[in-house]
Amino acid sequence: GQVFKLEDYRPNDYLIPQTNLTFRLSPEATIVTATLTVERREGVAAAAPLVLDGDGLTLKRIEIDGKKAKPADLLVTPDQLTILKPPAARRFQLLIETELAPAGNEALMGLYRSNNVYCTQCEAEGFRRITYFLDRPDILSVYTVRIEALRDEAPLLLSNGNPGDKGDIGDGWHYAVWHDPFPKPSYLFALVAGNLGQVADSFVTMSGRKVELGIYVERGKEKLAGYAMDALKRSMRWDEEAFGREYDLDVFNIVAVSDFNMGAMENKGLNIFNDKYVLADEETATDADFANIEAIIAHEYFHNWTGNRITCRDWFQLCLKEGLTVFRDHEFSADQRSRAVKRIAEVRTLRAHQFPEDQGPLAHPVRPRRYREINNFYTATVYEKGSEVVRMIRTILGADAFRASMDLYFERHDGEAATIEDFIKVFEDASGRDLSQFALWYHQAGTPNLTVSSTHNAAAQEFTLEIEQSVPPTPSESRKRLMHIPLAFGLIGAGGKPVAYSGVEGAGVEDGVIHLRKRRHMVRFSGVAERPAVSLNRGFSAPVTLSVEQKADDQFFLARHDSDAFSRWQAFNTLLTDALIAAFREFLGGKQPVFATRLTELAGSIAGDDTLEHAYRALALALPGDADIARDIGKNIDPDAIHAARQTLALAIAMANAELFSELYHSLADKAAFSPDAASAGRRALRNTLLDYLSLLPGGAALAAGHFQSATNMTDRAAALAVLAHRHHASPEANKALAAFEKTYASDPLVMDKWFQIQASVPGPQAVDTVRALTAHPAFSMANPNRVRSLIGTFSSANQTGFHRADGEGYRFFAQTVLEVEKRNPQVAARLATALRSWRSLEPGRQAKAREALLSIANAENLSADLRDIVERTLA
Ligand code: DPP
Ligand code: ZN
Repeated sequence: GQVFKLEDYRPNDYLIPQTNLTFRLSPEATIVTATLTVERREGVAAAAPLVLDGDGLTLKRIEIDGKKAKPADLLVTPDQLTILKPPAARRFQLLIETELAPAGNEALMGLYRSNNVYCTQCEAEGFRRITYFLDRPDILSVYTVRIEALRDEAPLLLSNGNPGDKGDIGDGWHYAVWHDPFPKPSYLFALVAGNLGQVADSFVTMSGRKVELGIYVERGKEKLAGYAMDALKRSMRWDEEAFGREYDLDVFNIVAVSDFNMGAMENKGLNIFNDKYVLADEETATDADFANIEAIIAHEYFHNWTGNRITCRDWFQLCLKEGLTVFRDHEFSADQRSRAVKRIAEVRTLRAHQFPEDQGPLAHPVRPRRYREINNFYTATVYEKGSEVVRMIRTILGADAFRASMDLYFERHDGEAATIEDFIKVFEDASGRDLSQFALWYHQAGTPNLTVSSTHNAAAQEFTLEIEQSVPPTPSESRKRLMHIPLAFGLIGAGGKPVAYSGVEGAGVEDGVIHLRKRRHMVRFSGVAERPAVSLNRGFSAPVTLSVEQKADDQFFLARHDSDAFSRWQAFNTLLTDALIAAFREFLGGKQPVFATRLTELAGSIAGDDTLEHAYRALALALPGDADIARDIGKNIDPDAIHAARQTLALAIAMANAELFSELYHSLADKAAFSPDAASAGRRALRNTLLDYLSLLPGGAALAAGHFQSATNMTDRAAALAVLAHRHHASPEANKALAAFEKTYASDPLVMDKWFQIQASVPGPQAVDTVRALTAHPAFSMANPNRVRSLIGTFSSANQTGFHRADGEGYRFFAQTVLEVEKRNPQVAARLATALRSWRSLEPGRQAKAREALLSIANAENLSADLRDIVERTLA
């Protein structure tokens, strides 16, 4: 396939200042009439051909300035329309009529049908499946859209912007017109038509304008949209308060659909959501679902300024809107919930998804320079690392200068399609800082590593830190340049008090942050009488890995006393990881590991520490996952030995703390009516974590079965079901609970997703057979992305022992299934296939079998561009 390169960017010869679209909707033959005002750019020769993008289109009619175009003046294929000699006038009108079949569109890009609702998905390149267009984000156009449909079939007709005219046409047809005054790129176009239920509300903006809010869901599910509406209003207020950003249209609509490739889409004034991120109540959604809904509603809403008002010049700049908007939604959630807990959860996610990407064959810079298929760059690196880079800018500038810079960004670039260079420049201009070395975070792939050692000279009262940075090679980048890494730190003395020092010499130390810019730094603190413990990368100030020469005593000390909540969590997590890796090696050597008493005791004292939030304690007690341990070991992975180590540690912690955990477990039961707020969710999280430990002890299955039966909300019910299925696989209690859950929720697909997920993640060699059998379950469908991700995605990315079964059967099943999904939906298949990206870190036997599976995908006939790109890069 073609390789697109950043350095090849140039503006198109033409602009499309206005786009008028008429849709005459029908499932098999929708007619789209596009009337485009085309403008030749200043300085471009009059004869320049106009080349429009298409993707599988059927052209029915084309007129230039009201006259039928001559076939000799055109080159037409399903994927491109060239007007060889456009009119000499600077501006002309182009009318293009295409015919589409939304009912047969299973790729879920362009115009398609989901549960009989017409909807669209245009990012990144879906608009070209609707009409021929300059389908690139730097072509900003003012859209007017007229939708015609049978009133019975589609009483609701929505598009971007503000509503205009509407009425009947006759023969049961009606129409509605929408006008969006804000010029926008085609990827933000949206249309929805169908028969949906509505939840209505309103919001008064900071300047006193009233905005009508609507959330549209499947009829009968209106009561499940209340939390999303509440999250929307809180997001709108927060963006005014935190960033001074006010909403700009008269209406803001959200539609939930059940077939959707992504989480949601920020189309101007008409967000379209995967229904999983809208619908919730205590009976059907977990606390994690509520938190995700809040975050994603916020994320898409925040895009209105960071993405829509200021968009991307080209798709290489994707992080300009995504990294920044993730940063904004993280800050929102931190303000709505607990900042420390949110930060820990973010870092766990980053490490689970972005670190392995950065350390494997799919590594790419936050701003890539090359792509073959842009759909494959909606990655953890662009999103999550992109957000971390923005966070580091704020750390370097400070909160006030950061906010002033953001104000300048909105002022300077509103209405534009901008670049990362533009973005960095506003921070430089507003703060007077030089960010040229820092900008490498956008340009250079790979997770930097810091090696740290320390010495204390008691006689001289000097404490010295030696820090060395290195960035590992990544595909096509073997030599790396030195980065600017802001490393927050603290020196901690007896009782957890910060250690005062009278002077510091070495790297630029500012406000508790060491600014690393060279390969090696020596930082010398004077006036330090006693050797302190060092708390490093506080708050996870930089997305790096650390190799710290730190005594275990110091780690234990930090896990009890660090005043930075993140670093305190980190210290305990590091102790757990180190113990698990040691146990893994003992299992490989045929020995039974033994865990230090002080480690299992520390787990108990964290669990019982009432000065810590419940949610924090739950996060601390959640052992690093099988995949986390594998990532930290890095090579020669045997998932069975890792899993055995993890089970053994869990049991040791449970046995050492049986009484305390049991008492605490009982004291945490819900007393008041259900509330999804952070404090209540935290209490449930801790109680369910304790249940997981207690289930390993005698009577554990009965305890979990009781928890399941008495659960009054989905959080507790699903947690107990997972404990039964995972810890007591195939027991009568587990089988009974699985059957009861299935029976109760058989007709609720989103809840059945949990049932699929729980079973797909049961560890052990039987998992592949279970999952294969479940593909025939009536609630499963290869055509629905949520079902596929719940069953196949969970199996391949969250079941290390099942997926990596030693005989390779997990891989074989997976390769077949990916190819089956791909026939319908290449994007979902390509995303699934990334589960094999770390295949080179497996032990040789599994490595060979994983490679065979990848090759069997690569050698399949008619592979889509999406899947081919992932598989070829993974094998390269
Ligand atoms: N809808 C996706 C997101 O919001 C892509 N823009 O991140
Ligand atoms: Zn986004």
